[in-house]
Amino acid sequence: MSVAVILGSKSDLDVVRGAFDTLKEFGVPYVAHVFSAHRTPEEAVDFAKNARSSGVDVIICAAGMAAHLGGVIAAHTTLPVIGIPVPSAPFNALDSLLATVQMPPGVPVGAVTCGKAGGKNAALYAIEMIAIKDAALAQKLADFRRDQRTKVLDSDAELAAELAK
Ligand code: RP5
Repeated sequence: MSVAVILGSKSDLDVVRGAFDTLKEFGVPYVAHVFSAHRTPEEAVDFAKNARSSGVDVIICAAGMAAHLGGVIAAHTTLPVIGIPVPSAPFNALDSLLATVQMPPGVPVGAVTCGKAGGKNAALYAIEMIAIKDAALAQKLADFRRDQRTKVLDSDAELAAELAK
């Protein structure tokens, strides 16, 4: 197992689906759990303390509102922790973004963008970390970037063709 994805609530699932899809696409094994920093603090801390010895390389935490999940997990492990700020009313991710990104010095949490794009980017970021020491995975990332580039260039050509009509 390489990546652990922790949701602060099952209500965060929509945001995290992109992370699951991307990890599957790259063939990176992952585990997923719902652990809340405030509703199940013991379980969250236990998981963080045991993550390294159970084979986890990177932890992704998705949380909304006062999103302290990433910080609490990071406080109990030296594995890299990536936080996905989940949008929720009434502040629409401004609250969770600040809670994720504003970690006091000494215990970092890497923040990706808010919401569904953050789910995908968190997975890609975790894959890039694992690919530092995995040439086959690094090649998959290069292929992914190449395919992404091709799609944009195809769109550019399609747009030009439409405008030329
Ligand atoms: C956070 O509070 C969760 O990550 C979720 O985004 C938010 C609301 O949780 P629920 O009331 O929907 O369970 O802990």
